Amino acid sequence: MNFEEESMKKETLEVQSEAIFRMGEFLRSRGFVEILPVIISPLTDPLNHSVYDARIPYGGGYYSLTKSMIFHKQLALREYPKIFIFSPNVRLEREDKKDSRRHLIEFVQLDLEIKDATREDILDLVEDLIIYTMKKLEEKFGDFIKATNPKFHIPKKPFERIKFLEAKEKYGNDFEMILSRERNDPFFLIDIPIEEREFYDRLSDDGKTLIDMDLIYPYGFGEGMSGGEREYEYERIIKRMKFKNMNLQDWDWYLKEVKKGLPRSAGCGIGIERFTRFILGLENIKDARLFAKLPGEIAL
Ligand code: ASN
Repeated sequence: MNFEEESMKKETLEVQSEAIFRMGEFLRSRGFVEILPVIISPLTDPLNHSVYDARIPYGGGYYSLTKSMIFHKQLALREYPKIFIFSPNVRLEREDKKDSRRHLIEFVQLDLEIKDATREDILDLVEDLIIYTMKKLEEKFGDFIKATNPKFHIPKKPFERIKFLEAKEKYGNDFEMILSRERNDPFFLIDIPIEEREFYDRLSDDGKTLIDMDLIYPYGFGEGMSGGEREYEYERIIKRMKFKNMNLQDWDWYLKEVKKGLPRSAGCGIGIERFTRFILGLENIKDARLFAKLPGEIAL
């Protein structure tokens, strides 16, 4: 490693550390509490794409490594109405993601959830959170950030909202990347079709699309956050699981809790390494954290 690379990494870490600090500060100022991450549980996000299994046999049963804390967020809202976690996630991605430059098999997302919130509440909050954090980063590290990433600028509210199906019709299957490359500011992709997502985001009255969203970064950096309103009623959840051909017996842990009653909520998760990559215009996600692990590799 030459000196330039090394000093670059040091500054990257300073920017990332400040981003984490400011995100937490912002959420606390909005009445959130930070809860501790769950790393192992019999219950984790099924995801909408297939990854290698990360289960550990223990005590006559199994623990899974957390893929996302979605269900624990819903349960935590029984105790407190606004929560966030800097949540380490492990997703053992398959080799097809190896060269994406956007995937790590271990990453951290700022995961948040609000009781009784709507999707619009979350979109509004995420705009404020991103703008606040970017302003603080510019104040402290503006010269470095702009030298590294000449395109850096603070976006304005409201971010553009683009409907998934309209974008797909206009630009074809690769619409997300095409739009990401074309745009100069982050935008939301909303109303994602039911087949494209997990069972837990809330189905809208049209029965085809969900009340959910992704945040897409410009300049080709792609998706950096996803979330939505949630299903919380037992019958609707069973219907959605059946739609996904899920084996309900495997979901005992969750369904028992759903029966006791889940709060209505909305929330999202913002990838910390992807945010760092976007802020600094980094070529590869592996430069956006220490001890980066790419799909299909073993690394420290
Ligand atoms: N954190 C995301 C959410 O809140 C879920 C995920 O990471 N798959 O919707």
